[in-house]
Amino acid sequence: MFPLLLRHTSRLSVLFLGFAAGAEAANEYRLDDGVKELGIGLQPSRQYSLAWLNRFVIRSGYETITAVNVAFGGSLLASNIPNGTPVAVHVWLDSNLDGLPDHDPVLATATGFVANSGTNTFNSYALLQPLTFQAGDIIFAGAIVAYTGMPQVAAIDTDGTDEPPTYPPNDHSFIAANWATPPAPLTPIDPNHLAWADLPVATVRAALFGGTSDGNWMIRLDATGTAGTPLPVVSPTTLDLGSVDPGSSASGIVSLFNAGTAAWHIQLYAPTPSPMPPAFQVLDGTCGPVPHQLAPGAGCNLDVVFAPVGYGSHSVLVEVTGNTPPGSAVFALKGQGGLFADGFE
Ligand SMILES: [Ca+2]
Ligand SMILES: [Ca+2]
Repeated sequence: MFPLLLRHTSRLSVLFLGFAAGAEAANEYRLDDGVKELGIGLQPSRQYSLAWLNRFVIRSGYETITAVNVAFGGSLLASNIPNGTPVAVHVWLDSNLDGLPDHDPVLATATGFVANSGTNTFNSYALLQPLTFQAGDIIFAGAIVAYTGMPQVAAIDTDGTDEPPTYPPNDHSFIAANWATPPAPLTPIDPNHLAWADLPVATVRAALFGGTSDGNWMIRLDATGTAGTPLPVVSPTTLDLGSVDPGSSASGIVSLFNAGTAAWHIQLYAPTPSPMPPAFQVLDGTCGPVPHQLAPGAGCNLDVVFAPVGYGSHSVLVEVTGNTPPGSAVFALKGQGGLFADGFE
């Protein structure tokens, strides 16, 4: 016999409206809106090993998972899983790509203790070793806890209306459980075979809401920004504009190209010596005015002009400053003031 699943409205949740986390940070994976609606437990009162987990899809640039964050229990007025209860968090890979965590392998685990039970506060459990996936990978992340009785354990967000942005439920949340009645021993859930549990792993929609509704667990992930880097290519790196009589000018092109994997943000063309010697001009060309950016694989051309006002050799070093290391995007311009000029330096 499967147990009935308790569902309790979290009456205090409204108190957290103004304080819950806002928009999803770039380095965070989440399905919830920051305010739980329900605390979920199992009945009747006996020993349980409960697993609850969310499905996430790895985004490009945030492939490394560093921590699993969980909020516990229902409201402060509810009977919640006690603070201090040992808890394990896991990250699974959907190795057979079916979107279901039935027999998928655990790739990382962390252990800790329940805290802030009954609130919307997330407790962070850092993985001992960060896990790096590939963009598009399907993973699961969640918690397993053993307990006795009928407390509210897992916190669920059932709507997307508490705060912007919305997080509509999308069948990304699952639950599984083992149970025992003392003195029979409780067999902890095998996280590598959630489908073998007494309550085999099932969607929240099926297990809690009879197929008619849905919700998302208050389970999030921290990721590191492993976004790519820009790789500037400047061509040519030295442009000799030749011998030009004072009063005349010569022009050329310096190409900027981003061969990297993240946008190249270009701030300034910084000359040395500074300010730009009057014999030289760097014009926007096809690059447009600064600041501007070049997407990976994109390029543009600067127009450069040499118009000497006097005899002799002229040169300037121009650094393209932005989100690249100093010295990585530099070009030199040089030219010769005409030999027969009668101008002045
Ligand atoms: Ca909510
Ligand atoms: Ca699977």
